[in-house]
Amino acid sequence: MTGRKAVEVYLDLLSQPCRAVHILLNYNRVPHSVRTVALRRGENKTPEFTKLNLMQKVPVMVDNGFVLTESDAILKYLVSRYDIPQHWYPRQLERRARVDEYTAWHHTHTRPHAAKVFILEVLLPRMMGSPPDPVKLSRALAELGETLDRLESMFLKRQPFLCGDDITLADLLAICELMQPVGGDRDVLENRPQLQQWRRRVQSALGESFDQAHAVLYALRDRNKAKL
Ligand SMILES: N[C@@H](CCC(=O)N[C@@H](CS)C(=O)NCC(=O)O)C(=O)O
Repeated sequence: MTGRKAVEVYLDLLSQPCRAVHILLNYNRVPHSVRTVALRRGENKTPEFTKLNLMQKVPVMVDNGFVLTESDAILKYLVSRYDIPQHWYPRQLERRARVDEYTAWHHTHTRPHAAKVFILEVLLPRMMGSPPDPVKLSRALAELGETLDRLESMFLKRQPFLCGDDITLADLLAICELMQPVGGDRDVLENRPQLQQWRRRVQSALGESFDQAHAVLYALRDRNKAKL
């Protein structure tokens, strides 16, 4: 990689897809620099950032002048471009297709459903200064519950990780999303032993990189708890 600048990533670690990118780079020791874009301060709306991503969203990756948005695309690009073990995104066609199968489903199920719980329980109450709407919250939890059922019955089945025997990008995207409600002190995997075991496996596979990426979320949870 001589002559190439280290990859740059624009992240806010309170964002689930940003944490997935952060963990992949950190865990695999890919030389990179992080530019923090604080969403709460609207740093994603500045003219400079808008030039980089017209959608004004994080994560964004810049690799030697190549600008890429969308966590899914960024993660897959990084595994293919850098010295990252292939189990993350296998070359073998069927195994790769299994990861693509999950990641496509992820963006219409795990992500919106887990994020909605966090939005209703943490973000909206902070913005409006009022408690969470119990009816909306219980509807969101029920929807998330259906998605968790599918994760257990369709993806985990009798295998240790979502797409087989090894950790992949699928597990990384999923764990970061399912951790988000922890910001409101809610463990969405409570009473779900199969998913709890999976989380333990993923956490232990990721080592320190997991807690490093989630430190900001833990701090938010602790601040929220202190207010009660
Ligand atoms: N599909 C995109 C989603 C990116 C996204 O929604 N990012 C959020 C943070 S989690 C964001 O930047 N929101 C800022 C805004 O919408 O103003 C991905 O996976 O990268």
